[in-house]
Amino acid sequence: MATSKKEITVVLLGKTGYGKSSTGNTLLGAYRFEESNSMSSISKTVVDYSNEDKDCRWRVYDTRGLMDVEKETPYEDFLSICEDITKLMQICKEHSSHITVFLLVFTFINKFSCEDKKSVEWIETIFGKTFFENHCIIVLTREDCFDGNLDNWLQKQTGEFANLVKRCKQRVVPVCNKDIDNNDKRREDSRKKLRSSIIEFKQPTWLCYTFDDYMKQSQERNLALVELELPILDVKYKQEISSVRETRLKLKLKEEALNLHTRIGVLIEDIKRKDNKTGLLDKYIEELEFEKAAIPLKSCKIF
Ligand SMILES: Nc1nc2c(ncn2[C@@H]2O[C@H](COP(=O)(O)OP(=O)(O)O)[C@@H](O)[C@H]2O)c(=O)[nH]1
Ligand SMILES: [Mg+2]
Repeated sequence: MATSKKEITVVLLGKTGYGKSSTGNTLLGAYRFEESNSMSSISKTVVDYSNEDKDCRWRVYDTRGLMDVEKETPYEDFLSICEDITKLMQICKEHSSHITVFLLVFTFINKFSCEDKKSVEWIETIFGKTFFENHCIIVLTREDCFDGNLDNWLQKQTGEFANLVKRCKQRVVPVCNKDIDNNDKRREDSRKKLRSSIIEFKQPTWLCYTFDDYMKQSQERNLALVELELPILDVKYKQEISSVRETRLKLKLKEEALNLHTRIGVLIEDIKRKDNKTGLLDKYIEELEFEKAAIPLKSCKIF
């Protein structure tokens, strides 16, 4: 009699070159995702493959590298990451799958950098405050380049990485994605270790990350987006406001006054849209409301 298998959905997150696609292949036990030496982030936004073992069906999502600086501003980078993750969450929703676990992929050979620190902060903003505690396992690739004891190595870690390990409740799995001995023995061992670590972590509750969890974070994401864009918006809106003020002080005709009134109204609507209910742009709206109220609509002459 066919028994229903446990569906396990895994998402790989990390910087390009850290070994996400290779880890995905190790986990699936098959070469599905393209592995690459090049630092250009080749993985498309989201790709997924699945595979079954005796008890589980494994679906693995590989994502485009986080923090692959491609855009001109942090705002554009963050926006593009948010768009990718939103796509991922929508695809998962269409498959009606909740995400069982996120694998945060780092490597033994790269030191935890400022960029990594920033990506960790952004991951929290994107997914939520208890994301690391409830949904993540750290994967350290290139175990073949590591010669030592993992517990000792972890104890020596300090700063942000140590903090991340703590937040992930010491869930760290070293993997070797390289076929060292030509029979994939180490890779197979890594696959078994990864699969059992995921099951062990999740088995008590199978608490998954859902589309609703993601939607509950919308306001935080919006806030971060507006904050990141604020330096540019500040310059832009200050210029607009001073131009509005100059125009107001020179008003002569009623028609000019009406036009300015409309212009300010449009500007306010535009800022409200950008503000996205965060309140961060309220001060510009207030200044413009003041300008609008100061237009002498009645006293301007009509030709
Ligand atoms: N030696 C070794 N190389 C690895 C390991 N994992 C990944 N790589 C190599 O690192 C490079 C980047 O891997 P890839 O999976 O494409 O990284 P991604 O950009 O994060 O998807 C490739 O050349 C892989 O073969 C590992 O555990 N050991
Ligand atoms: Mg890749």
